[in-house]
Amino acid sequence: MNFRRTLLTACATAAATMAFLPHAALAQSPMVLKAADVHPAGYPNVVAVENMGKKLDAATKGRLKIQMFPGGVLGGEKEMIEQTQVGAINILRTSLGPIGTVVPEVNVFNMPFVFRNQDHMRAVIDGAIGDELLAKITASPAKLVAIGWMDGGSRSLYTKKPVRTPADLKGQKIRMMGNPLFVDTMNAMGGNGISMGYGEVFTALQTGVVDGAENNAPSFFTSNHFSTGAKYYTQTNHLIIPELLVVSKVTWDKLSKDDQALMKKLGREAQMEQRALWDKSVDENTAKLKAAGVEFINVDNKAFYDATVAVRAKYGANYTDLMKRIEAVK
Ligand code: GTR
Repeated sequence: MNFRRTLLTACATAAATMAFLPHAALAQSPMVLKAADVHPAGYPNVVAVENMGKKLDAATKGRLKIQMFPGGVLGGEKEMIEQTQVGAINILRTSLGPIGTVVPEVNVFNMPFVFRNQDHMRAVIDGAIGDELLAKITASPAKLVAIGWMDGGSRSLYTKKPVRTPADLKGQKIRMMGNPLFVDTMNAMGGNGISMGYGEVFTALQTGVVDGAENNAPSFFTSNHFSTGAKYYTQTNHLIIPELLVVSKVTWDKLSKDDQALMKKLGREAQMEQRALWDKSVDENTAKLKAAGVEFINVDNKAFYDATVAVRAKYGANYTDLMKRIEAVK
């Protein structure tokens, strides 16, 4: 009797354990979120997202993790945006530039000289307008949930021949990011804008497919573009484009409300952490570029500002109120 009872109890326990195990195993198996960036390991944006992953891991006791794929190994920015829209990439740090082709409203931030300087841009993204734009991206049909901004510094021209005025750009083919707005911007500034993925620029500069490109100092140095002969860095500061941290909507919908709130909180923390890393990186990479023989050319950028009036008028036509609000931010 005792033996039977023991046996029955043992069987019942085993059955219960077996019924329970798959769930227990499932609940325990971590969800590893694939994150991607065109920049290499060690770049401020990559480091900030990796640190976000460590915090996520700790806060969820290993249930949610982030695995970073840096250096554009999962494709160019355009391809990575598409992969994020379908959930093949779960978290993406991208420039707002190519996002303008899927959420046209963000092009207000992508316009030349729309921000007075970097501090102005930061005040805008940290305030109500920044929050509104994140919400607009999330509410758009793009299937991207925007959880934070990042700093993309200020973009200036680098060319093989020195440029001091818009007239110096005549006949020069300049690589721009994939968005017609940027090709229009370069054409208005006096050159010939050529749209191309970031990963193709090095070879294009080397083979003469393009004569120059434009970017911030950390990108200019870490991409090695300076080593192709494009050693004149004209400080036009024509684009001050913030960058974005997005989660695939496909992934987002699989997260609990609490996990979504946690991701949003950590996204904002990553925004602030990246900013501190960014300022250091700009200084360091500026020094490295100078040490490598890059000539920084200071220009009065009013001529470039005036040349691009029509671009702001064209792309800002539907957003005049928003442009006025941006201008009013101190
Ligand atoms: C960088 C930006 C990248 C990418 C790149 C480019 O400044 O961080 O996301 O957009 O520029 O020029 O393609």
